[in-house]
Amino acid sequence: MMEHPYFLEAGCQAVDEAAARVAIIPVPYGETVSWMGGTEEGPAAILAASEALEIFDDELLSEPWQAGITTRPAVDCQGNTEEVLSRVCQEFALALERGQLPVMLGGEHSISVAGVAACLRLHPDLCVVQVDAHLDLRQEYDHDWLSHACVMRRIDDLAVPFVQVGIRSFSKEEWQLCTSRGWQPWTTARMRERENWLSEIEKWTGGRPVYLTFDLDGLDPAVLPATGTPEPDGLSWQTATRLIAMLCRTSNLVGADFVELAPPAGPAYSNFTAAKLVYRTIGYALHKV
Ligand SMILES: [Mn+2]
Repeated sequence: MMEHPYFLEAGCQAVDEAAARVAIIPVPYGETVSWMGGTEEGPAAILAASEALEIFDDELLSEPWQAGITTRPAVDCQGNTEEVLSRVCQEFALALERGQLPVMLGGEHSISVAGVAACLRLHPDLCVVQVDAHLDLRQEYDHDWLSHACVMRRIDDLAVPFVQVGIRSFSKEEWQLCTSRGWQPWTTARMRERENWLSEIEKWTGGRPVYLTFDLDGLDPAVLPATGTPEPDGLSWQTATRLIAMLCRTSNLVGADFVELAPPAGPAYSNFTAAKLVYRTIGYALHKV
């Protein structure tokens, strides 16, 4: 794969980095992944694939890049998870200081807690929308409390309310935790039962600032197969983009991440799908469609 350090073509980068509306933050971290590895290759694969995107968005009928996108150098992922999380937090803080929308490319899911923590400092009424096949609510996994399988538990430790969408794989203990806390995850089974799930989520977010954490295994493996833990019965492209469009229209998207792409685990069109989802999200956020 050719090294391509930018989201979209080099010519689509904001000339004045500090004045850009969106900061792309690549975080090639893949330490704790449980099954098939390779998430550390995710950010580079998304950036490389993004070069092939049409810069004219076929749904928005506009060119979102013109609002100003800057791609930051990849975050240094040497050292332990705490050190990586602290660097991610600093990157988010810089983007937020500049009034930018930080969009992180992972990397494994454990990095999201740092993005949420940074956004929470600026937006005390922040809520999190998680798209994922998994609840990620384990207290620890393989003796690691910062494992990607624990990321929503760590976000809960920050006392940030969250809603979980596209869920279809979890342990009995995770489910019991949801029951005892009164959480009602949007499993794909429940989404089928309740046709108005989208408006229920809209009501829940209630116009608050939203952080979107999008584990790409939330999508159906037919749409995006290259993840470490593919699960059948995932979200379609249309369902996922309708959800993001609704969030951007009715709330204030203040931070986002797209994580768990594992390029070695599947065909290269996964990378392109991930890149297109990132660009579409940026378009929704900038255009308030
Ligand atoms: Mn997952």
